Amino acid sequence: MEKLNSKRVCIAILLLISTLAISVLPACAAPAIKVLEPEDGSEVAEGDITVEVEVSDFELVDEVGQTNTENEGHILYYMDAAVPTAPGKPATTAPGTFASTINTSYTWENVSAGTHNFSAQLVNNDQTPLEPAILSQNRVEVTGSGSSLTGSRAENATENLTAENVTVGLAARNIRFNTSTITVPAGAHVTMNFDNQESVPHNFALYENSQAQNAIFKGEVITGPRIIVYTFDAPEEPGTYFFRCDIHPRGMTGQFVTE
Ligand SMILES: [Cu+2]
Repeated sequence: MEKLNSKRVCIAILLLISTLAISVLPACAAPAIKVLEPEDGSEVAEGDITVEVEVSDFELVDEVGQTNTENEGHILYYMDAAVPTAPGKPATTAPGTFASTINTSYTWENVSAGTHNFSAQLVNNDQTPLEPAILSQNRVEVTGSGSSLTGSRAENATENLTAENVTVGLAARNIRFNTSTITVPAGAHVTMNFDNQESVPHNFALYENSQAQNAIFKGEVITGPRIIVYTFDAPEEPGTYFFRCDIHPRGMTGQFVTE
């Protein structure tokens, strides 16, 4: 009886050791990647955006196209791409939406305002995902600002060569805008000189309707006295839209008309 018991204990110990070995050892060595910057859910100004990642238990080697080696390879960075994770198939996406490098940072140039997804994936030398796939993604709100718009304006210009360029003025004083209606041609490239004449933070933000749904453009909040130049494209569809100061959404509102 005693012999049987000790045999059972022995088996139990052996089982325990093998379980630990299976679960703990690969976990220690499992490659990992995490997008550190820009932070998930953060707001960053448009322009050049550098994505920084942290990589562990994976050796970054510049051996693209060479034989795959376990826990060795490089990084694919993606912007606004559905990250391919199918085993054995290249994890590259459409030209311009990914970058292949061994660096733990990558700079996307001239990123325009809006919501953008920045992803990074560890891949084998032959560009295929690891099994299981190891990736990380941060969703970031890129905000428009006056100064760094040259790049995206240039892109917009090539998209719509017929659009008019218009310049409009808007001022804020005593927690009021100086006008309640702004009218521009539909689809125009708008340059707005926003003059905040007081030491209170204000901005100009354009929405689809008076419930402030679906932002079309959100200008950077500035504390005056200061002038900022906003640039954005007016909606293509003629109609009456809504603008406001996001800091004072009740008192500082107006109609934005495209015709
Ligand atoms: Cu305001």
